[in-house]
Amino acid sequence: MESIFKKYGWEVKTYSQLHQGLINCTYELSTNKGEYILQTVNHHIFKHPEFIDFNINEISAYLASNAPDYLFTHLEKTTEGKTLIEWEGKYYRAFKKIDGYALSVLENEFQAFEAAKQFGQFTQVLSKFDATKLKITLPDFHNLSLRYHQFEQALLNGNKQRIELAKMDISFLKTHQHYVDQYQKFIQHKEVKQRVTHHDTKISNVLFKQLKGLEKGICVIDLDTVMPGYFISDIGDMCRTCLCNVTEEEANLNLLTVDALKWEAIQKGYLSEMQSELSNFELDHFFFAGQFMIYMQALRFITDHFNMDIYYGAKKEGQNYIRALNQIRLLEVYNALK
Ligand code: GN1
Ligand code: MG
Repeated sequence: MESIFKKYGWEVKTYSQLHQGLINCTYELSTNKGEYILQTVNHHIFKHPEFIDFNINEISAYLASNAPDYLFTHLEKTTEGKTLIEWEGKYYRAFKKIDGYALSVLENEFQAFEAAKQFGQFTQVLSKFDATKLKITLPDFHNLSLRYHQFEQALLNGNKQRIELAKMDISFLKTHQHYVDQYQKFIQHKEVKQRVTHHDTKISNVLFKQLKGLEKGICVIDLDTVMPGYFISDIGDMCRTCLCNVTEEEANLNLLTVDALKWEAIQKGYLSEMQSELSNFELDHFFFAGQFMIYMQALRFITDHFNMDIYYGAKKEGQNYIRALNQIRLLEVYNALK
């Protein structure tokens, strides 16, 4: 790490690892130049870390001239002026730490409104930015047809014992395959547009702050998967992570409930920024967005479980199976909202 610190010209006083995301390694540092977040980019998943670097810098430059007051995680430059470092087979990048806090479960609908407003504002502030300029950091990331296909492949080639024990869940996922057709119809519709999309709008990717006695969303973080995409990705992951009273790690499924007030608040918060951008056809797909994302995440977790956790990893036996069961239950309680 010392070599990395030197490249930024930092004298590091303290540093510690943060354990939030599933994909990258994140450190919080206190240096002579201030507080920073340093991250290694998981290049087994993001095959081209330089694409992420390119995208964030393009957006950064656009915002600097078009919306200078928008709070954004600009990349920190090394003493040589680089924003991505390759060192001993790993990739590093850093951001100035923004003063705020992240939540993993929401307590009330006001927070849901604030979070959704932040993600809506992110797409809104970039509505005149040419999204086709962005590089595709993860091809087919939210392509539900592909995710279903990967699930079917895992059923053929994955761990036999794990598959045997998950028969009921497999059957549940198969009987909900109609979401894949709905997704295809949605993306092919002429009133559906691709925009700058965050693609990882889980609740811990918004920072909050107390401002004049009110809890306000202040910015979005984790921009690795910012690419052209559909609004159902962003609304969907908010539904998946904002409405529920427990996280995707919760194994006791009886605890899991969703909150209709938070669902309303997500719509209102997002539309407070995006109302004029979305077509009527898109507006009619708010509820579907949640079904699409929760179903896709259930598929992704169970697929990884059958594939012996090669993508998400697992700190304990069966962790991705628990996550998949959690998402299946979430889909059931979410559907009961309608
Ligand atoms: C991964 O690592 P993190 O927490 O940013 C995943 C998301 C999933 C999420 C589930 C690149 O995000 O798509 O929704 O885990 N990111 C990637 O917690 O696969
Ligand atoms: Mg992420």
